[in-house]
Amino acid sequence: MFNSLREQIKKFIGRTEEIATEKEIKEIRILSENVTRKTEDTALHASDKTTGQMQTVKRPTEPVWLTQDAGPSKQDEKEVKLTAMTQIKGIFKKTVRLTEKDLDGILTDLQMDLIQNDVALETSEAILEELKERLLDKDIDKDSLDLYIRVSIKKTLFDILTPDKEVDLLEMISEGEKPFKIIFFGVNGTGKTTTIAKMARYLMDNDLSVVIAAGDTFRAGAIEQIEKHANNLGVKVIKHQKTADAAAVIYDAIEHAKARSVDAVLADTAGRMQTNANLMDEMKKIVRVNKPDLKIFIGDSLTGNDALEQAETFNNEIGIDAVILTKMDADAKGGSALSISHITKRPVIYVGMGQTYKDLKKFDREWFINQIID
Ligand SMILES: Nc1nc2c(ncn2[C@@H]2O[C@H](COP(=O)(O)OP(=O)(O)O)[C@@H](O)[C@H]2O)c(=O)[nH]1
Ligand SMILES: [Mg+2]
Repeated sequence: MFNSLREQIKKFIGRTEEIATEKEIKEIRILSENVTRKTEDTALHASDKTTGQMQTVKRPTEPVWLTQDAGPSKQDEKEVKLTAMTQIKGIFKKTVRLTEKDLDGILTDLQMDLIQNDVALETSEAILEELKERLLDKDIDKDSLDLYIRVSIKKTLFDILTPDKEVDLLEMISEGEKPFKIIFFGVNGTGKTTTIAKMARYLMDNDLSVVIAAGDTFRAGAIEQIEKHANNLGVKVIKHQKTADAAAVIYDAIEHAKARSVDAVLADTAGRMQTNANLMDEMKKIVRVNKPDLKIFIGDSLTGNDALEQAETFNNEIGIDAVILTKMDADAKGGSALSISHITKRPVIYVGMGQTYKDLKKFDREWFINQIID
């Protein structure tokens, strides 16, 4: 899953390590040149003192005690050795310090790769910013550089995915007043109806009772579609006829659930494009009339920046509390989870991983990050 994103991040880690190694080799070269130059200088200086003129000192071929006057004095030799030792110690430094200049090119490449994997520009900038803060101008232990980079990326992505407020659905339903009212929003075809069916099954598996409201009264066949799912699952559906007022259908479902002490109402809604003003007015009315405990935005993870734009519009218009991303099984690039979380600051709580009822997976940030970085 998320193969491309994983490959790009792997490439970034590899290149950062290469740069650290190149930097080390370069430092060694400069230092060894310095050491050679200084050794020669000191030797030259020493010979000056004995002969009074510029000449290169030849290495004594006879025993040292015979030619002592021709070479550098003991004191000078000590100085040479000391300088060399200090330099050599520098060469074997245990840490490496990466600067913005070192990583400039590969950070830009990483940003391009993130964008190509459905990460929004703004989110890619935030990732880069935080990554720079973690990686640059720090003394990093050379032996654990790979681990350090991995952990830095993981922490960065974790921060990007951290919402303003966590949502634990099962806990909220168990602790909230009955019925707990959930309304699902999103444009056509993103997977609202399918996700409601999956959610009904998931809640029932967790010993919670549910009622479904057939709130998509706009699309042909929508009521029949949700009824079919409900029949398969043995769940009650409250419906009116097509073109009926969706707010009223959901209201009836809530009344039904109240009368029977049902734990949760799952309300479907109509899609259309997020830019459709009628749709947004209808959604606002649904919210006003029914005061949901949770407004879940359903986004298709295959649609990249479109999903982000939809999430932002729904969030601005009606205020969403949580996100479910569908079709994660179908070669999603993964970037939309990062962008939607980062920009709306709402948590992704579940992901759709297929077309059967059991294919709803609780979204765990660590799981997601581990899919991207091994
Ligand atoms: N592969 C895959 N397909 C999905 C997933 N969720 C929904 N779908 C499919 O997406 C299509 C549209 O789903 P639907 O629930 O009707 O979307 P709605 O218009 O938002 O209600 C259907 O063919 C679903 O089977 C998912 O997680 N994975
Ligand atoms: Mg539908």
